[in-house]
Amino acid sequence: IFEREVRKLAVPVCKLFLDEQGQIVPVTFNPEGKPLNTKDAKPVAAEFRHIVQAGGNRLLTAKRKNLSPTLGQRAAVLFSGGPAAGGHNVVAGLKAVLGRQNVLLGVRGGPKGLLNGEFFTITDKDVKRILNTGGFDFLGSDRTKIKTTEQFLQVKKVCAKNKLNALVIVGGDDSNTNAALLAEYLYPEVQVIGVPKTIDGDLQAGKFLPISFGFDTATKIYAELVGNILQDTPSSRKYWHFIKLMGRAASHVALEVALQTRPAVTLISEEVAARKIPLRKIVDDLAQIVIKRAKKGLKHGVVIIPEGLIEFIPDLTDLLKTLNDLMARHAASLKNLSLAKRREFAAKELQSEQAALFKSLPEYIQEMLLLDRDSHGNLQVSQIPTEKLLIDMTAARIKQLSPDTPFATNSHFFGYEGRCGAPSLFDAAFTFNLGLIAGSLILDKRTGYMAALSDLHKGGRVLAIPLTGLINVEKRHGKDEMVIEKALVKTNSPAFKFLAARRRAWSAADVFTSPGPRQLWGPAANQMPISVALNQGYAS
Ligand code: FBP
Repeated sequence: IFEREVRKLAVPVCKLFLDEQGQIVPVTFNPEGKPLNTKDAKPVAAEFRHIVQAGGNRLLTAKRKNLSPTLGQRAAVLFSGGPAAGGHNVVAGLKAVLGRQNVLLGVRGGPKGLLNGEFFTITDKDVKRILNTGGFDFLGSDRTKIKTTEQFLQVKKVCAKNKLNALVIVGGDDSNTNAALLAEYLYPEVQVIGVPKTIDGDLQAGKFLPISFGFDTATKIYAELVGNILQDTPSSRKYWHFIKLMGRAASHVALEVALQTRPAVTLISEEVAARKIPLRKIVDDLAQIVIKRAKKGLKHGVVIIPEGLIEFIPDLTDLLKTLNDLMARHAASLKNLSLAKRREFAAKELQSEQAALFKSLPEYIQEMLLLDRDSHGNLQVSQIPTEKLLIDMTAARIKQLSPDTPFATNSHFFGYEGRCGAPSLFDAAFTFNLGLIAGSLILDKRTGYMAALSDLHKGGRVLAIPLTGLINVEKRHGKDEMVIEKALVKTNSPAFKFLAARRRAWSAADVFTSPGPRQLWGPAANQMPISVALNQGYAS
């Protein structure tokens, strides 16, 4: 019943996309203001010469309805990276705005499918079936990075063979970096448009793009689960729950879930890095809170841990940098080694202090730090049991400080649970409109842009952000690479300050909230992420 009813749910559309009869029409765009740049404007302009010279580095705002759009376009859409709720509505929006006079192809299996030319025609019937449903299963996805000259050439050939004049890449920061590189390489024959997806919420552009899609649904799902656990703690009165939440490097997910549920402890990676809090101090603080609460009779609590914490703890950050370089340098010889052998290898290669730190970590953590990086060079933080590390170390510290304090624990990792649920109303509308924007950009002959919506509290302002305005130079795989800058939690942001001002009270007593399952109908259906509302100034 749920899926059937969800497909019928009306998706709100920005007024600009509706003609007088209420039918969907594309919009045209106008460039605004000065070019958008990061700190690396010069090398970026050199790398993306064609796009920048053609003026494709300025923000676009939607101006008016395009009542006589270009016909006969052949566009393809692919999903890249981890799934996020609402992807199917991007496809639906694209199909709606391109209409029957243009062709929309789906790429099966992400960037890899693109390289293999795995296309199929998307029909109106398909769209009816997938509208408002979760997952990326309609097309499938993968994490292949298109990086070699041969791969770029292969994409060009595939596009020519299939007579494509546009490609839409639905992805996170790395995938949109790939979109920018493809836009430059395929210029002017094939337009490339990015759509900002990721539950991590780390693909943002200030007031032009408050959040990526999938974040709202994922955080609502995690907040329900965390709320249920919080409700369990004073009921059973005996457990501490250490909960790691997905979100890769940034702590946006952890912060949002904390704002929705108010647990006893919330760790924010960016704060740990900014205040240079060493592992020892994090553990000591946790032990002190457990002991203090136990003295008040509260032998329970919840600790929220962002997935990427380990990369931000200052003593571990340097170690990880060294390990990343080591793994890049010895990639060939490490490739076929078991994790245990890699551990022995790293222990020998590391220098004095780092070797000591490495050996002080439990073996299960040492091995996880030596897992293969993904094709974009990222450490697979979702595989590292940071929650278990903190439990073990906190237990040891409590034993030293107050051996009689009870500390029964449970560890959890909520990640994959949140990526494929049916989109919240926020994500359903956000994604359908992003699809309409991406399709309009194609018909307006733009390339190298990412579809965006701002002013979400007022129904959305239609924008397009030049991808070159988001790219900077970062070290990956041990060398400099052009990548989209990840948006991390800012410790001076309203959302972080909101948490910081209340967390002492939240740890001193049980003042949690349990928000329950996400709602698609009724008064709670329109609630947007609290962190977004605070940071954008929609709420205080
Ligand atoms: P994207 O950046 O591709 O959207 O990835 C989101 C994510 O869910 C991260 O939070 C997580 O670290 C990662 O994917 C897990 O990757 P995988 O699906 O390959 O296990």
